[in-house]
Amino acid sequence: MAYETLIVEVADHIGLIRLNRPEALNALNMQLLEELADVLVSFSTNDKVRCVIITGSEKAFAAGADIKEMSEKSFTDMFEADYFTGPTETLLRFRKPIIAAVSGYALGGGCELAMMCDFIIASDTAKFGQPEINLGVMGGMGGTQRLTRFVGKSKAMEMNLTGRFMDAAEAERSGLVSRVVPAKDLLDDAKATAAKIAEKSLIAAMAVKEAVNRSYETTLREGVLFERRVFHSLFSSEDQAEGMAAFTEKRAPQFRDR
Ligand code: CO8
Repeated sequence: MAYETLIVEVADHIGLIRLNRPEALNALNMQLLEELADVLVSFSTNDKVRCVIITGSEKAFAAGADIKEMSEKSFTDMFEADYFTGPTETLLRFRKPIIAAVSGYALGGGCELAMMCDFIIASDTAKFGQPEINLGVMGGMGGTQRLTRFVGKSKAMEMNLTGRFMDAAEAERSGLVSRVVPAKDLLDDAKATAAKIAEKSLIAAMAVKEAVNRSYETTLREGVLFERRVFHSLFSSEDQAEGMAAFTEKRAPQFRDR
């Protein structure tokens, strides 16, 4: 299917989604998010996709939600449409690993979209921020919630209250991104990382994703119990038997996602 706001490729077991609204620095509008959700739904049943990368352009991952689309809306418009909720829920329910590869601006909804992915690899030109306060509003897709869990209250509060941007070095120091790489290497690095994940048992990778995400939703005690049960359950998979046999036989495992 052809998309107007995205460029989508599948190769080497990686589903690559490029946000593509260059005229608006990839600002997120309803069409883009619905197209993104549509791609993810198709990826969830596509055996050729074992890991996903969401990226933007060199200048902007996404400079926020589309201010022009939002500017005329009323409370009832937003409330009745439950603006952005449907597609972002699809992203949050997607079970295969998703990497955000961020270059340039990741602001407002762009920063929030990156934080909804499983981890962020940033280029050295990346700039993160929640500048919605400059528009008389605030983050609405996790800028006050996920950012606080990533970087702690003090930085999250400062960023949300002042709208200042965080550069890539500060984002790495603060735990917002897993790694920073030179801008020219960003996509290659993200693809190499995705390829490494794609080699694993998808059953184990999906279990890891579910368990790490559970740590955000529950207490430590419940989370550790959940982890242990999932760990035990993996002993019913063929991939566990294969992975451990391959280790003892000193050969590479052949995972079959069973
Ligand atoms: N929305 C719409 N258009 C945008 C946006 C945006 N967020 N960002 C940039 N653009 C457009 C500009 O209007 C401009 O278009 P045009 O040429 O037609 O005027 C084009 O992109 C290029 O932008 P600039 O000329 O401004 O480029 P600069 O390099 O000078 O500046 C900046 C780049 C600093 C990124 C600047 O564009 C900027 O400040 N953008 C807005 C950033 C922002 O405020 N983001 C937050 C938006 S609100 C939000 O994200 C809410 C999320 C919560 C939603 C929750 C729903 C439930």
